[in-house]
Amino acid sequence: MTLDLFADQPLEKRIEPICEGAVILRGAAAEEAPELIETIRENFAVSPPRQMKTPGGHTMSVAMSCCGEYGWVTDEKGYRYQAEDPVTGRPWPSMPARFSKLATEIASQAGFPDFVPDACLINRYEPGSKMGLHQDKDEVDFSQPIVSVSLGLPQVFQFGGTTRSERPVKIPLQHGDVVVWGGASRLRYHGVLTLKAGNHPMTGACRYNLTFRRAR
Ligand code: MD3
Ligand code: FE
Repeated sequence: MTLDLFADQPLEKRIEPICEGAVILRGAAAEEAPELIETIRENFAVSPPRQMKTPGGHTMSVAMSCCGEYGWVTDEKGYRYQAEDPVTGRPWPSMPARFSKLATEIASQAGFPDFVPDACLINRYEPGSKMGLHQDKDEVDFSQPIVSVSLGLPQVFQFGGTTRSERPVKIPLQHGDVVVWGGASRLRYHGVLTLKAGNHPMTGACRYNLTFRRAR
């Protein structure tokens, strides 16, 4: 499958490797961004963004919601995926076809032809929000990649090693950028620096990040 926006570009111009297993497709979701953002807002009307508590008792600065068969939650009991939204007591909104189609197409371009996400985390960053260095390891199968889509204000991503002590590199993520994290990059520490104030024509004062995962 080919994205129309890049249909006439050679592959090497569309796909920049970051490190082993990770590739960035700059602007690959830019054309679809208005629909993606509208869909995020519809999702928020059903399962509102919320600042969850970590098992250590800290409140996260990022507000999160989910869609798909499973959603990621954290509370005093720990981190996990579950089929119900703890705020509504109902299943998470189902994953919109335009979301899963985008994730599957882009994973396939990055060399993961069989990626079918069953969970999508929707992060909303406001000025002052950040996410500290962490690993994503609540999923069962680390041979499955994670696909991330950045929308709205730019934010600096930090990409570390497989130990917390390795010094991370900084990569600015812009509106429309899509990154596929698989293979050797899948368990690397990562986070985002504090979002700086700004105004984006499509999202206003915030940044959204979608991460598509195979939880089970
Ligand atoms: C590298 N989100 O939701 S997206 C997360 O900008 C998360 O909201 C950040 O880290 C954000 O867990 C970063 C990029 C990303 C996502 C998952 C990864 C990079 C990753 C998993 C493994 C390695
Ligand atoms: Fe993460």
